[in-house]
Amino acid sequence: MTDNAHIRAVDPDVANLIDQEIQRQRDVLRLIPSENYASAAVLQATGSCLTNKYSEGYVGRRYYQGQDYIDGIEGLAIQRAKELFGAEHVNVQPYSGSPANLAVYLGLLNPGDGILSMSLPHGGHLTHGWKVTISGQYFNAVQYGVDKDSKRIDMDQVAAMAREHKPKLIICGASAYPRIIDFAAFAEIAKEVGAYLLADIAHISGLVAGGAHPSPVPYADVVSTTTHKTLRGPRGGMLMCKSKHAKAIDRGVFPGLQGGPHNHTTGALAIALKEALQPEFRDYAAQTVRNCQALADGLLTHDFDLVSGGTDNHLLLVDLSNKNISGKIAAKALEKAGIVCNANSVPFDTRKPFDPSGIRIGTPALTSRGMGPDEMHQLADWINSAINLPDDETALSEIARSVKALCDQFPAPGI
Ligand code: DSN
Repeated sequence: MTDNAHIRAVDPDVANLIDQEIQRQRDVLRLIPSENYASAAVLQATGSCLTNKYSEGYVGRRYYQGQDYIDGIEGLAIQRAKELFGAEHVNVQPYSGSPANLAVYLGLLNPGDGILSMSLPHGGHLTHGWKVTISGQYFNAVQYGVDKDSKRIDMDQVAAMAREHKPKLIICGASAYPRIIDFAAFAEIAKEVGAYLLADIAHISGLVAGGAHPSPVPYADVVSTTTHKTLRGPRGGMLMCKSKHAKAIDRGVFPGLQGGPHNHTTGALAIALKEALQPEFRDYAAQTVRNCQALADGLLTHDFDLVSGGTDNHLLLVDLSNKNISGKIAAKALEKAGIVCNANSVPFDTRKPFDPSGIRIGTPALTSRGMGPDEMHQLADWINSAINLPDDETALSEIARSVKALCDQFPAPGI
């Protein structure tokens, strides 16, 4: 899908920028754990005529005419998501993860209700009640974190806070947490205090779908996810819930929060879900975790401090305090070396979020390119060299050349 002929004819500026982005995605090692490579089929559907159609409502109950094929597409996406995750009810219309979570709050809560969720600086997500967001301003959020020593979610603290604050909603799920989340334990606490449980699996839904992380679907009232991270679909969101919450969740999405669904995204999601139902997707999910563990092993040999000591999933959080370099400076040096990650706060960080102490790195995109443990060990060596020589432009360019040579051996899917 590299033919931008139509775009080029109308707008060479945008065509050139897209071409350069394609080249970048081919030539660098993309380690941002929320990113991936969608397939050519998924990309093609996102650029299809489905973008032209309005479809407020749900399958068989639309407000505008002309829905025969859109109903077919949305129906397929729902049916495949149910099969893949074993969910009782699925809504594929959320525009992305943030609106998906907001629709849950709208569907299940009243303004001012209590939420108990994971603190952002400990690995949670903005939309789980962080003060600067609508979720933190319209609801009364209190937040749990990780244990100071193990850096794992402190389930005793979760239970104690749930008993003290009696929230109406408990949220589990994270965007920078490298360990398995114990959904059953969260469900037990939620049941004890009479709270709903929302599991936000935006980061790990591909691992859950592929059997590489336990599923929250049997335990949670509602499960939210984005569709473009480890799940490798188009940029979008999805909600799964118990049948008893179906009406509230559907109303929360439409008409509560959104207008017409993005049908081009729904079409692409149906395709991505079909891809995720294939046996190869289970291999990809397992390999993503194995690669992350191989990368962790490689970094540990270079004395990197990994938050919680390692990983069970697709990402690693590296505390660079012992390397005397900030997360931002490290991320910039790595980018010059063709290795793209993001600076990230680590739990109990003493630095500010814009230039925190850590970096967050993940293996979904590299795994989608077909890379394995050998490449992860090589990558750990390059990361170590770049972080030791952040000002040495010659050394960083030399690594970038080697990175490109490696990338050439593992063509980027879809582009
Ligand atoms: N921006 C996503 C991430 O990188 O984790 C979360 O919304």
